[in-house]
Amino acid sequence: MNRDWWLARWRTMFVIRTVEETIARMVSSGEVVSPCHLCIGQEAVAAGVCAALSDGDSVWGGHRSHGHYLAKGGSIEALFAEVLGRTTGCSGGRGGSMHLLDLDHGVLGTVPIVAATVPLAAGAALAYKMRGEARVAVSFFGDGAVEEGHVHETLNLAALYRLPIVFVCENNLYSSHLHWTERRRADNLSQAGAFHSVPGVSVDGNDVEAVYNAAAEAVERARSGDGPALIECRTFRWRGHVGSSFDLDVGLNRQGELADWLLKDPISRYEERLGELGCSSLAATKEIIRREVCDALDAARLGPEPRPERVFESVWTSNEAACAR
Ligand SMILES: Cc1ncc(C[n+]2csc(CCOP(=O)(O)OP(=O)(O)O)c2C)c(N)n1
Ligand SMILES: [Mg+2]
Repeated sequence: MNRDWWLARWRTMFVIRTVEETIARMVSSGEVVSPCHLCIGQEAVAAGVCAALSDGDSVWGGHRSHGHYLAKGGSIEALFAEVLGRTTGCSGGRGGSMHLLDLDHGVLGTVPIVAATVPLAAGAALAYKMRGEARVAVSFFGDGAVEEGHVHETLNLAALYRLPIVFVCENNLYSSHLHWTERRRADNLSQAGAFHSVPGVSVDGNDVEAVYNAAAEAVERARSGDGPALIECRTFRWRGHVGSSFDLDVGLNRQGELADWLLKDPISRYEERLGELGCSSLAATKEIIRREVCDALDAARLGPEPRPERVFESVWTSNEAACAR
């Protein structure tokens, strides 16, 4: 890994952090009303996995997917416009924070129904395989999603058909306000695929290099026809389940846990590494990124509000009366 590699990964994480801190302020002020689930503290997972992907590969996510969208190349302005409900948003302002799309960059769907996109990612992987394309689908999901039955059905099908898919479980220890110890007997999510013959590893999800290494190996395996793999990335979300607050009054001991995890900040731990590699100061780069994010927000705010008479466009219905309205 050379200096440019580190700088690019650090940059992706810093962009995600800066965009999400901006969204947090917009949620607090009431400017954003779309429910926003922030991934602040988890940035290394999206940055590390997406660094191992090619343009033609796809990513699929859930309710906490701003990081996946940005790391795969999604536009900052279109994300801001989406959370503001503008027609220039990445989903036309119809989806909000939890429904992000960027077909050009392979962000094929994020959906807030927990684990909903896991089988969809397998569907994409099946299509790649049937068409003989050397493409890979990545399914991002949380630790809570592993409790959904169709995740296990998908793991089995993916193994059976040797689909080119990588399952990335972002284990932030919580599902909403429930700590994993209130939901499971054992701390063993990396083994979730073993019964279905999907190999799994567990990595430090706050270490972008460790995430990248595991992802690169799994992507290579999938692309070369050896089938799926599962990566458990252990991490922690700094903010509450939804919105901008820190939710310190929920969970088993969130206050103590957060204090521990703040010390493992995936971004600042690499600033030291970058210093060793000769990036003497990141202050100027940080300022440029902050400016870019501010400019994107200014542009997004100028986007048009949706017109009420267009509400039924893009809505599928078999009810002709509804269409005629
Ligand atoms: C099928 C379904 N059940 C329950 C919910 C309510 N819900 C939304 S997010 C969430 C927690 C998901 O936890 P996890 O998968 O660990 O993701 P995280 O929020 O930690 O990123 C729940 C239960 C839902 N959206 N969909
Ligand atoms: Mg979770």
